[in-house]
Amino acid sequence: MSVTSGDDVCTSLAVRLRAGALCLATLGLAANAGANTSNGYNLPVGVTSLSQEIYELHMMVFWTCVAIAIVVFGVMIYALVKFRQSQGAVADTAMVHSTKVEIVWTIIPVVILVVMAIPAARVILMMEDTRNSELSIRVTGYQWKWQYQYMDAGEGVNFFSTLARDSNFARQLHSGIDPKTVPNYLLEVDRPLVIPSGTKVRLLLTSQDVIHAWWVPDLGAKRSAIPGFVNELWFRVDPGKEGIYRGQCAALCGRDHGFMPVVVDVRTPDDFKKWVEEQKAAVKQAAAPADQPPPTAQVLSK
Ligand SMILES: [Cu+2]
Repeated sequence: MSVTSGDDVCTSLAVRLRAGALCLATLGLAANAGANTSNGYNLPVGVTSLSQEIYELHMMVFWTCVAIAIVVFGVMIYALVKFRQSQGAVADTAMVHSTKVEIVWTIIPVVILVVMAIPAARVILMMEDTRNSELSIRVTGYQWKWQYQYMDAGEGVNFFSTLARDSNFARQLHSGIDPKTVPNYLLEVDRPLVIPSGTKVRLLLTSQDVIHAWWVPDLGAKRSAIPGFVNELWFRVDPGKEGIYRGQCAALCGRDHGFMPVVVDVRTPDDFKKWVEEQKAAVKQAAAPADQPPPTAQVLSK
């Protein structure tokens, strides 16, 4: 039988509070990383037309819920106070059914749901519309990394993106490294996905093992990467919003699920073009001498 003393309870409570505070601090850190647009409390407004539409939809539904809560609780509290027994209120035991009331309390919620469903359907249709994309990138999830294979203008650029070494060292059990000293702990990769701003980018998502999910809140982008399926996703980062955007795998995909972040480096179209040229030159150089595939998986020729 275990006996817990008051001191033990206090200590464990303090430890939990500290863990909670650390957790909140990490969230805050994540929110401030890079060009993240979240204030840490709400959805990020994001930097794409889609993310802004999603944010507005979210706020519209939120305020609708707030208004409903105010009306329902207002009426309830008013009735509780006004018709209390001490004020001489007598229960109406005669009224057991009112068709009129039934109709009203059925129709009002239906109307509210329809009013919310119309803009929601509009945004969903917009999210699914991958037509006229200007750059397609095939994204493959692995336990526990991402592969990015460019098509269109970036044809031939192909690399893996894995957890950055600093984070990887710090995350090891008994590493002795304080994660708080590692910039963008668990949110940094060796090679980010590079995309141009002002361009409709389409991702073709699949997986080689289990279900992963590619998620970058600031791009309003989140979709499952499922073995044997190709899911589509698109976003267009507003010009002037170039920068680093961070996300994570959002489907529990095994032991190292928490260690396969997503980092997107948004550049101007000109900088992106330069980057593609550099990548292609590196591929050529790596393939040239022995006329064989390069030894590293970092840069693979097609
Ligand atoms: Cu995963």
